[in-house]
Amino acid sequence: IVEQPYLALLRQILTTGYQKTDRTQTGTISLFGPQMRFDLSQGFPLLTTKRVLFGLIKSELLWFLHGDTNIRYLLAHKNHIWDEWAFSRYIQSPTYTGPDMTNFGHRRLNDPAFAERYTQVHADFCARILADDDFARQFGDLGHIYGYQWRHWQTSQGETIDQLADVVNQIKTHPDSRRLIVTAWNPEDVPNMALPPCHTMFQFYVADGKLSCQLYQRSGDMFLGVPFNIASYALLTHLVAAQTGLQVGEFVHTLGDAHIYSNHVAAVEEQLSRTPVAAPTLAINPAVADIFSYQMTDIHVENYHPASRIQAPVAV
Ligand code: UFP
Repeated sequence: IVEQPYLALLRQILTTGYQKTDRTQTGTISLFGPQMRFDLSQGFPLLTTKRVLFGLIKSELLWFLHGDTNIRYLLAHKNHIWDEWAFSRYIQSPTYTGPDMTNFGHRRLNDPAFAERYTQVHADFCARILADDDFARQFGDLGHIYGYQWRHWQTSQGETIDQLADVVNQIKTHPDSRRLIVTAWNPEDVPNMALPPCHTMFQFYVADGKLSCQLYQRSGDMFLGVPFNIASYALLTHLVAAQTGLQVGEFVHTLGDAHIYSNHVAAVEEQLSRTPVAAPTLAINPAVADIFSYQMTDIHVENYHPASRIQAPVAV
């Protein structure tokens, strides 16, 4: 069962984790430095013990690979996972003259009248990003996040490094290299980011004709974020393997602070009471010329038969 390491880590955190306070004031149970290993040749690690929306994972990863940092592409694919970061910049700008949206993350959870206003203002914001080029340029861009660091890292000499292109070339020419690394953690940029990168660095490794990838994730919301992160890096590993003529090996997921939020415990218990089924498989269009050119229709998950979704509040 491909997702077993994930379920085992949930159990381990529940039983042996430390009670810890956190930035969001929610409270967590947490362990430091655990590792999960997924054998990608055994199936694609999209969880079956609850439905995980692969379309969101796919469009976000393609957005990173394109070097894009503007939420317009995501919105065009009905993906709203990054909206709030752009929205919060917008409501703090002089351009915004609508109802007060201060602290919208908390207020929309606790105040139904506010939640209604927020839903409207947020929907108008998204519609305008899609319809208005200037507005999208001004308020859709998230700055120096993953797509920027992966594809357009700025050097102190004013040059640009395409880390992803370089690593794919290195895998082809020097598969034994121990320097097959892409980093999103740029200390100079961190203070100016709404959310400093959670998936900070990854490394590839080639042996026996197989490509493996290890991610170091500094902080992982085990119930909501991590299932996405696992599938996203598994997909990345498949795409890089396809472009370098390799089979897929393992995805090794190393976490710093691996936590279950206190208001997710009931949901986690519900999930752990379910029995996993066979993992889905991934189908990739073999005709795509390079790692940057994949489109949504080039990638499909097949034979995915998950249990139903389990809802839980996002900590903000
Ligand atoms: N988080 C994830 N995965 C992600 C992502 C965020 O688990 O890809 F972007 C979670 C981890 C943590 C919160 O619960 O979001 C980020 O908060 P902090 O910066 O305080 O670690």
